[in-house]
Amino acid sequence: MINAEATNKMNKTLRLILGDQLNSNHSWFSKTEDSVTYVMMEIRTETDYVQHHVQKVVGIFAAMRSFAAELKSNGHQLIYLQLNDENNFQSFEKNIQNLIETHPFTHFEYQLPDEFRVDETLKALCHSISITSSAVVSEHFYTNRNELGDFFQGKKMFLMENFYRAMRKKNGVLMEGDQPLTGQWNYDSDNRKKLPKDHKPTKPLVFDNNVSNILEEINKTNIKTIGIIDAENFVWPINRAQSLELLDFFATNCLPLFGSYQDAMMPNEWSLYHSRISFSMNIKLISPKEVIDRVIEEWKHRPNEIEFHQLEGFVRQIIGWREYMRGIYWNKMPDYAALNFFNNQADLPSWYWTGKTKMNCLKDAINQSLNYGYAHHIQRLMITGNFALLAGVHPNAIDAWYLGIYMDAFEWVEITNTRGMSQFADGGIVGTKPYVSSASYIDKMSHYCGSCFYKKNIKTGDKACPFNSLYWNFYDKNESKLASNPRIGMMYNVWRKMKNEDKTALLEQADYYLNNINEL
Ligand code: FAD
Ligand code: DLZ
Ligand code: SF4
Repeated sequence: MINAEATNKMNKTLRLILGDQLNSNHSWFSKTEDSVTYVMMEIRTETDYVQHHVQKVVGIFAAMRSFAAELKSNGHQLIYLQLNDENNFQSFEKNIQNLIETHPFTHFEYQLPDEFRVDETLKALCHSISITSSAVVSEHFYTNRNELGDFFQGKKMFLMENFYRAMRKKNGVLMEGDQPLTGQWNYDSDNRKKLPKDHKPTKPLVFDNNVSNILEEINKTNIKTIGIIDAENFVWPINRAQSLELLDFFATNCLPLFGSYQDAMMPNEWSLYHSRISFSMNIKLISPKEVIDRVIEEWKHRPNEIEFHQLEGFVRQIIGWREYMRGIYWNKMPDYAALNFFNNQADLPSWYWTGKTKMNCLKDAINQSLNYGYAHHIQRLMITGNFALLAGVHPNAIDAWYLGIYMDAFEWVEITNTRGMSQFADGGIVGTKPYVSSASYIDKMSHYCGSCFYKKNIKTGDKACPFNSLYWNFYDKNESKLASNPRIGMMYNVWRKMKNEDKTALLEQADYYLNNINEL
């Protein structure tokens, strides 16, 4: 016979919720159970694995606390360990071990984490504890961890476009039977416009959350952070309702011009027509399917106002790029984190941490990153990423910067974009060629160059734009690794045809800039 006490003991489950697993629609929460206790924890292993933006730490804690309050008000049992609690042992392993030792739990459960490091930690923890354990999926993504690997099995090239089309078909997104709704899959060529000079972009929706108490708690510790914060008017969404409001704002106000201007850049305009929904999505306050459904609904209601390419450009980012990057991560880790195709070794210029440079494009992109923990894709790829690659910075240093500074930065999507797409450190798994440019691309897509200290058309001398000589220096130094790439061959033809004295002057100029990089 099993007595009541024994039954109770048999059924005590401890479930861990990570700071980026705030998915209230997860099936875990569909019913309340006396036998289940959830645990959430603010811990130093997570605040300190990289130097994060202060807004990122505060934003995650604020969202975690709000999520915990919601679970409790729905009747769930929850243990919440705040950063400075006495009984907080500051790591997942130590806290879970302690809870198992001090409570009658008989089973431990977690949702599969998105980060390899945490995955390994939790697997090891499960081996070391005295109770049974299991893992469930996070019920957030369109794909599972291995789906991309299976899709490209045996293929040398992992082309995003092929994966994206398969995702559209599999999920019936903007499809008519097995054909794309409009007969055309790709509208990239419609989506590369510069903003007209006197265009005034839509003012971004920002929140005014008061997160001063969390900031105070962080300030009591020696956690090192980057950037600034207005803690009484914190601009980022910290709960599901605010995330849905931001999504609604995007669909109503920004979607009609999203595609056209998704690659455009303008000084002092930090958000333009972008959704800024990545933070909410990456911590799972909302799901990619909700985002996709909402924008398609908006387009269906306003077919005459929202051109199809604006919508497709957005859908592609989410069911294409986002899922693709996650798939690459799980297919290639842990080796991916050590790739350095060009064997780059330089330090990151010091002004990446301060924004103090005379280069207008970098000054703007870095300052808005310090101010908001946000820069849009082309600023990340073609301004900060482009310069770091041209300067030969070690991918570890670049990864650490991107992983720390952005609100939405989590390794699964950061490293694939940074080491892969931006730095070509994977030698061409994610991209078919390195994303580098001289001033001409930056000037074509932005309004940065006109008011810059440097001159976009000058290649050598005092006022020469550093991108110009560093660009040719990059190709020259990496010729043995790149010349056979069919997408780059043309550049080498131009380089080889250049007069020797011009080439020498460009390389000398690049050398000068590289030797004085912190003064640029
Ligand atoms: P929007 O422009 O409105 O796009 C909508 C959504 O599409 C985004 O929210 C995002 O979820 C998705 N998306 C767009 N591009 C990509 C992409 N290349 N990869 C994955 N998803 C994409 N994104 C992150 O979420 N976290 C990161 O840490 C991150 N690091 C990056 C580092 C570099 C060097 C580069 C070049 C890109 C990085 N990205 C990262 C991708 C992209 O820049 C951001 O997703 C985007 O800027 C987020 O802003 P948004 O929500 O306004 O995006
Ligand atoms: C990024 C982050 C930070 C700064 N702090 C915490 C934390 O204190 N507790 C927590 O559970 N999660 C935090 N996170 C998010 C985790 O780093 C994230 O869950 C893992 O990287 C898995 O993706
Ligand atoms: Fe950037 Fe060069 Fe243009 Fe200045 S001139 S904004 S450094 S690309």
